[in-house]
Amino acid sequence: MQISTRAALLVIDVQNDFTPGGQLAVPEGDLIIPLINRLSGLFKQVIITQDWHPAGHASFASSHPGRKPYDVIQLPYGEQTLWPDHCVQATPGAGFHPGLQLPHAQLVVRKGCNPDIDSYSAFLEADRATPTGLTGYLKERGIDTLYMVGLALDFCVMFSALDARAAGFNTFVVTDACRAIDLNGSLAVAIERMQTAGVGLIRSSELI
Ligand code: VGL
Ligand code: ZN
Repeated sequence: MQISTRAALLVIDVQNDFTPGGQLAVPEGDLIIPLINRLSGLFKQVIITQDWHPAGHASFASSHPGRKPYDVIQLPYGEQTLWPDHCVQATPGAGFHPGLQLPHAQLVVRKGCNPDIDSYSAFLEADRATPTGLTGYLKERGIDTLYMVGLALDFCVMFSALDARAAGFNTFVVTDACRAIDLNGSLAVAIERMQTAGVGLIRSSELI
């Protein structure tokens, strides 16, 4: 398929902590990397996101005495799943997986930097009010279509895709270039929510 010059590839959170051996490893999270590298060659515009939390972040179970990872608590902006400490700024776990080869990527969006607010989405923090600035970047560059790949399909990929749709972008998720955490059925819920929102779920064979 010929990919529009107005399309960008968004590569979400392919970081050491989300791949096997990391603090919040997504099963098979490393297996998608060769495919992402290959897909990236089809795009002039490649953008990478990086989960980038300060130590003691509000999404870490260790920041809430008596809580453990995967508990769900109430924070001022709503429900928050608690995670193991992960992607702490400037630690090896926060680095990109060494297999990721995207030399022509032009932008890295770091998210989750606010100590009190999580950000699964590459566009809006979990308070649903604080923008990362990505929408403005894309619009200024004339990008109208986004293809998303990476980790985790049922968290950061899904929320980024929903927000991209809400911001008016044609949005596709390349499902075989993603892997999910799948916590309490979160994968099935994510697929349903993306379909309902008009996010296109495609396979890489439709692009390559
Ligand atoms: C993510 C949980 C916590 C993700 C980030 O990248 O999907 N999931 N932080
Ligand atoms: Zn995180």
